[in-house]
Amino acid sequence: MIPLRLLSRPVTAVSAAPRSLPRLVRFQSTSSSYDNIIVSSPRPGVGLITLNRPRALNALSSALFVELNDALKKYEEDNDIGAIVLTGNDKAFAAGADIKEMAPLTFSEAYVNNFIAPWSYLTSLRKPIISAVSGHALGGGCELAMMCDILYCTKTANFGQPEIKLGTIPGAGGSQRLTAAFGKSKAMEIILTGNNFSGEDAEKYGLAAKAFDGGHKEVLEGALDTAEKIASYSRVAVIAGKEVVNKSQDLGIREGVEYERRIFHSLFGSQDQKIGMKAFADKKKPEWTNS
Ligand code: DAK
Repeated sequence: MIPLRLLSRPVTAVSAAPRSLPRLVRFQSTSSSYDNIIVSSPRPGVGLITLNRPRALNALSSALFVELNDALKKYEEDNDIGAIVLTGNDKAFAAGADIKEMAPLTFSEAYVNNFIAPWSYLTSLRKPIISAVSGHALGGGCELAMMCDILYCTKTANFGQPEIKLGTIPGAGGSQRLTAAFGKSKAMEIILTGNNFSGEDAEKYGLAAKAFDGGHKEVLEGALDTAEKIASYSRVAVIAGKEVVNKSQDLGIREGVEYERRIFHSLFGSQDQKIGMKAFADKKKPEWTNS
């Protein structure tokens, strides 16, 4: 396995590349020890994971998940990485769990081998992760995009939970996360009809933070810009910010506000709070220590 830090080295042509070229093209590493994903670090502090089963529209197989979780774990442990972007290609973010892998499974095989248990690893990350969605994000693909902390998409992205058409229902949080964003009536309609919805609607209903004009290149650039910005801040504050926002999903408003205040108080114990506030007073750029 090639350490991610090695993959993050820019190619030699970087400084010579004209400013107008997308940064992705200039920095992206081509080497990878994975079969189903590509990892690279196209911007300072940013880890990029590209789902890479284009012939199967990035259907989420067990093998893909083993690799995805391995890459996520490495980025989570890499001190040089402050934010992660997860993407697919122009045609598909992911068209769902791999139906061909699932179809022949028996109950005992699924149960004994704990089939698709690794799906929830992503939600245990402490570093922020942004999904950049273009093309299809269906079933498990829609659920994977929604598990990320920030969802960006193209206006024409094709979201949906078509499991009802396969004689089943969403199994990786789709019914819960869609309902939280869309409200009960709209989520019920989507899940019980299997009707798809656009990236434009995802933004309108608050599922996506932003829907971009254009295609994969545009949404990915937008996600990388945001990830780079987040990675430029104190890791301590970023992790704390993610933690308190996520708590709002579990706690009532009063407990949530109290929880936020405790975490806010605790940040006075960090060096970066001192550095950030002193830099403001001195009119300087803070040099974060991430401690
Ligand atoms: N699985 C496997 N292969 C897939 C696939 C999928 N989900 N989606 C597409 N492919 C494959 C196609 O079979 C085809 O392969 P070949 O025939 O060329 O070998 C290739 O990708 C290109 O697809 P199409 O020829 O169909 O392309 P089109 O442009 O005509 O159509 C489409 C695109 C996205 C409309 C269509 O491919 C489609 O309807 N795909 C299936 C979408 C779907 O139903 N997704 C939901 C799957 S169920 C859980 C966690 C997660 C889940 C459950 C539990 N737990 C943690 C408990 C998730 C379940 C699901 O996601």
